[in-house]
Amino acid sequence: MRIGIVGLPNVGKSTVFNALTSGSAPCSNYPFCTIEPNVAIVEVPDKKLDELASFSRTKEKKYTTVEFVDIAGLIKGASKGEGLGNKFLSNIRNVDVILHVVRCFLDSQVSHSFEEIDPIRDTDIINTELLLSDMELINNALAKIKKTDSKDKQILEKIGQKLNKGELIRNTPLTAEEKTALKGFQLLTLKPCVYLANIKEDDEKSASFAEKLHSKAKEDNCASVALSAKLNEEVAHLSDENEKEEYRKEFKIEDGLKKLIEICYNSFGFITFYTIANEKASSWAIMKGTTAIESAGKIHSDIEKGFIKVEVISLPELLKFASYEEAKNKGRVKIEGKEYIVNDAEVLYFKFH
Ligand SMILES: Nc1nc2c(ncn2[C@@H]2O[C@H](COP(=O)(O)OP(=O)(O)OP(=O)(O)O)[C@@H](O)[C@H]2O)c(=O)[nH]1
Ligand SMILES: [Mg+2]
Repeated sequence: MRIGIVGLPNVGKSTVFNALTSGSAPCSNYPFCTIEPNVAIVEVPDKKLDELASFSRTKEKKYTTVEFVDIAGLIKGASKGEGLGNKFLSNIRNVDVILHVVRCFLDSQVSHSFEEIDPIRDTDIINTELLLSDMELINNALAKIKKTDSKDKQILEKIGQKLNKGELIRNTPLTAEEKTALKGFQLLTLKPCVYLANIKEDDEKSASFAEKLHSKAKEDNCASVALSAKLNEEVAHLSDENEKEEYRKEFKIEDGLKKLIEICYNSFGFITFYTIANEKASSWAIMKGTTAIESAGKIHSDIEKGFIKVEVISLPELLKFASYEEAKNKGRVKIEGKEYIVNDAEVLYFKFH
C-alpha cells in the first residue's frame, strides 16, 4: 500500500511523515521546506502473522509494508505549475491512498499561508488543485482520441464535465465499464482519501476545527482522523516500545500509525492474506475482491504466470491443528483455481510451473 501526503505548505506534512515512519525528514517553520519528495517504508504490525510464524516455526517473518511519500506543499495554481506543483503532483500519481493533512492547531510561532485557521477553505484549495490536475489529464487524453463516436471518448467527456463542475470523481457513481476505462489515469480525485486534522491535544478550539473537518470529510466521501503530528513525532523518536507506550499513556496520545492503518483497512477495503514458504511466514495486503491469480502476482510475476492452483485455509481454522500437514490430511485445506476470490486472513499455498 502506498500513501501520498498532500496539504498546504507548512501545515505539518513532514512532521506527520516523520511521526508515521520514525523518519527524520527536515521540518521547519517556513513554507516549501520540502522540495524533493521524502519516501519511507514501514512494516504493518500484525499479531496474526506472529501467530502464524510461531505455529509454522518459520525462521523469518515478513510483514506487509506501507510506503509513505511526503511531497512539497501545494498552493493555489499548483496544477498549473505554481510552486512547481505539477512536478509535486506527479510524485503521488501512483499512490493507493491520499493522506490530506489540514492544519487545526493554533500556534502563533508557526506561520500559515493565510491569517486565520480555516480547515474547510484549506481542504477546498487542495481539492481544487487535484481536480484541475485530473482535468488536464482527461483533456490531454481527449485531444488524442480521433474517433468521434468511441466509447472511451464518451466516458472521458462525461468525467471531464463532472470535473468542470467541481465534482470530485470519488463522489461520482461509476459503471464497471467506466471504472475500467479510467483505471490507467490514476485520477487523484478518485483515489481513497483520508483527511488528517493536525490538532493540538486537549485544546477546545483545535477540537472544533477538527470537528468541522470531520463533517467536511463525510461530504467529500473521505475518511478522517485527528491527531497531533508533533506529539506523535516525539513518541516516534523514542527507541523503546515500553517507553513509547508509557509516553502515550501519560500524554493521552493515540498511536497515529496504528489508527491510520486501521482506517485504510476498514474504510477502503484492504485485506490481508498469508503465506508460508521457504522458511518464511509473510503477510500481503490486497483489495477485497482480488482473485487468486492476482494475489499470486503480488508475490512474484513467475507465480502468476505459472499458476496451476492454490491451497486455501483460513488462519483461525489452521491454528486448530498441530501442523499444516495435519489440516491437509484431515481435508480442511481447499484447492482453488485462478478466479477464486481471496478472503481476509486466509493462508495460501500456490502451486505453479
Ligand atoms: N505547534 C505545532 N507545530 C507543528 C505541528 N506540526 C507541525 N508543526 C510545526 O509546523 C512547522 C511546519 O511543519 P512541517 O512538517 O515542516 O510542514 P510541511 O507541511 O511539511 O511544510 P512544507 O514542506 O514546507 O510544505 C514546523 O515548525 C513544525 O514543527 C503541531 O502539531 N503543533
Ligand atoms: Mg514538508
